[in-house]
Amino acid sequence: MKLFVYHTPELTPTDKMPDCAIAVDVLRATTTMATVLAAGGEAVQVFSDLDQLMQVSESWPPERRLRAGERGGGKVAGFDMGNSPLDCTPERVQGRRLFISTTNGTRSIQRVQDAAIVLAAAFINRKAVVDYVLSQQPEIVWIVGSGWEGSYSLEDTACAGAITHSILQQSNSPLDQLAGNDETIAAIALYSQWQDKLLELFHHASHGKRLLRLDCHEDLKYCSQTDIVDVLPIQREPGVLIAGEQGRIN
Ligand code: 3SL
Repeated sequence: MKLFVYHTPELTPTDKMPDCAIAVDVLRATTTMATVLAAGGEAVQVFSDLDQLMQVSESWPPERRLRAGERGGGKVAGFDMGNSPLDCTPERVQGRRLFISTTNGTRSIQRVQDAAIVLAAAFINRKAVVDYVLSQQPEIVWIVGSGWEGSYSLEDTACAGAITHSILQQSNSPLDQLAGNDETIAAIALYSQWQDKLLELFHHASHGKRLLRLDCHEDLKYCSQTDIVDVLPIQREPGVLIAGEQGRIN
């Protein structure tokens, strides 16, 4: 297995696809997706375009859908919810499909949607994703951070580091054999330094600060927890993620 970390969708190669791609948007899209699927949501369907989301979800019965729209951290008018994982209670999401469009996270999933296996990861479901990768042993794995409008984000690269760090610990391969690019080694170093103070790291991160200005303190706390849900968001068809077989709620 070779692991490649790419900080943003824009830095991800366009001329090939890996055997397994893991999209990461810790604050907050992939945390929200994992939460919805852990809470019994039927599926998560991602869109980059808000109008297209509205059009496709229109054919879905209202009692079986939830429309989530986020831009600039806030909820888009006319949508059921924004992008807070804390809004995704079992009472609200059970049996429903989440139709979601966010500023960056949904774009990173779409960027890798042609890979043979596509997963969504955050700190909250890191172990489920790592266990699956170790069980499948894909040859080439990309971990793609979402960043913010093309620029680097600390929290996504730290999560990429959490995933690679755990794979490294559990496989007996040396670092140089496992790491496909320099970004992978840098991500492990970032995670190693901050693993016991992820919430503090989020407070230093530019998107963390943006969310704090929007009063999303509790979201940051929730997103900074590691391995709290045993759910594997895995793509079933392009842009549609379901809970894989590794269980639903911890
Ligand atoms: O950029 C994204 O996709 C979002 O996760 C941003 S926010 O955390 O909802 O503001």
